[in-house]
Amino acid sequence: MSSLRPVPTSPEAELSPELLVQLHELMVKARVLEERLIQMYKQGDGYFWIGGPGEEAFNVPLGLLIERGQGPQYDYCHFHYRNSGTLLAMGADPVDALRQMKNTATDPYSGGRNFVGHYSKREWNVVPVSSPIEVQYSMAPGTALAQKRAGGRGITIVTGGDAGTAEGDFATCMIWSSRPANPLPVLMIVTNNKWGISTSWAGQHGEKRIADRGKGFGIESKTIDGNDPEIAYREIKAAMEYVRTERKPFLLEALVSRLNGHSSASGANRATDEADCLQGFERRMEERGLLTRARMDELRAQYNTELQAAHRRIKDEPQPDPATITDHIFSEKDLVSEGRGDK
Ligand SMILES: Cc1ncc(C[n+]2csc(CCOP(=O)(O)OP(=O)(O)O)c2C)c(N)n1
Repeated sequence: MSSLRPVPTSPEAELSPELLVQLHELMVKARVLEERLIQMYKQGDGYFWIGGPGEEAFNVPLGLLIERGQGPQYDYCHFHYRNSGTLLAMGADPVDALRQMKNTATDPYSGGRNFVGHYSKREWNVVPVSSPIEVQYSMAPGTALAQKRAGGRGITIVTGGDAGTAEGDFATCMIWSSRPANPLPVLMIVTNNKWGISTSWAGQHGEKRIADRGKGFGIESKTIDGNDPEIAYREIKAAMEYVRTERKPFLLEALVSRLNGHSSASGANRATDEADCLQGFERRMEERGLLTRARMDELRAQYNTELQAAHRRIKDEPQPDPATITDHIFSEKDLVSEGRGDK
C-alpha cells in the first residue's frame, strides 16, 4: 500500500557488531520457535496456533530494551499474542512456549489452560495476554499511573495490531495517558501488519497513519519500518527514553509483515507475498561480513535440533489435573488460607 510508507529515520550511530549478531541470533531463535509451534499444531500436538513470524525485527529489539523486573520500578508489559520474539529476547525459555502449545500442566504461563503465545510472568511484570483483543490498552494506564506515583524510570509498554485500534480501548488509552493534569508514562505500540484476520487495512482507516491519531491528543508519535531491526532498535530506544524521562505517552507504529497468516484457523501456511525481515537482515549481515551463510545455516539447524528434541520431551509431560480447574479463578482461596476471607 503506497500510503503506508514509514517515515525516514534520522542517521544515527551504528549499532555495534556484537549487538547486530545478538539481534540476529534471537530473530532466528524466534522464527524457529514459531515454525516448531506451527508444526506441533499440524501434528496434532496443540489445538490452535497464533504467533509472531514476520514481527521478529521489531519484537526482538523491544525485548532487549525492556527493563525487566517485578514492581513499578521496572517496565510493565501488556502484550498481545504475537510477542514471542519479545519474550525470548527478555530471556524466556522457548521450551515453555511448546508447553503452552501442548497445554501441559508444566506450562508456566497458564498451567496448560491458555492458547500458545498468551504469556504471563509476574516476576517480569508481564501481564496475562488476553484473547479478546485490545483490552490491554485500557489496562495499561493503570500500571502507568502506579509507576508515576511510585517515581522512578519504570514505564508501561502496550502492544497490539492495527485492526484492534478500532476498539474503544485504544482511545481509552490515549485519553487517560494524555490528560494534561496527569500524563502517564505509556509507550503505546501498534504493529501494523495491514490485516485484521481477513480484512485488509485498505478501506478501514480514514487517517493515513495510525500514528497520526496521537496528534489529536498531543501525543508524540512516529511510524517506522518494523521489518528493519536496526531502525527498530534505535527508534524503540528513543521512544522509551522519551517516555522514561518525560513521563508522558508516546505512540509508535511499526510496519511489519504477517508471514503465516492470522492463525491456524487460516492454515498457518507461509505467505509468499510478504517481505521477510529475517531474510533481509541476513543478506545485510553477509554483505557487511559480520556473518557467513554457513554460520547462519548452522545456527538455524542448531535451534531446530534443540526444539525438535524439546518437542519430543514435553509430549510426555502431564496435562492439568481436572481437580484444579477452578484454581486461579477466585481469589477467595488465597484469602481463606491466609485467614483473611470466608469460605
Ligand atoms: C474483542 C474482540 N473482538 C474480535 C476478536 C476476534 N479477533 C481476533 S484477532 C482479530 C484481528 C486483530 O487484528 P489486529 O489488531 O490487526 O492484530 P493482528 O492479529 O493482525 O496482529 C480479531 C478481530 C477478538 N479476539 N476480540
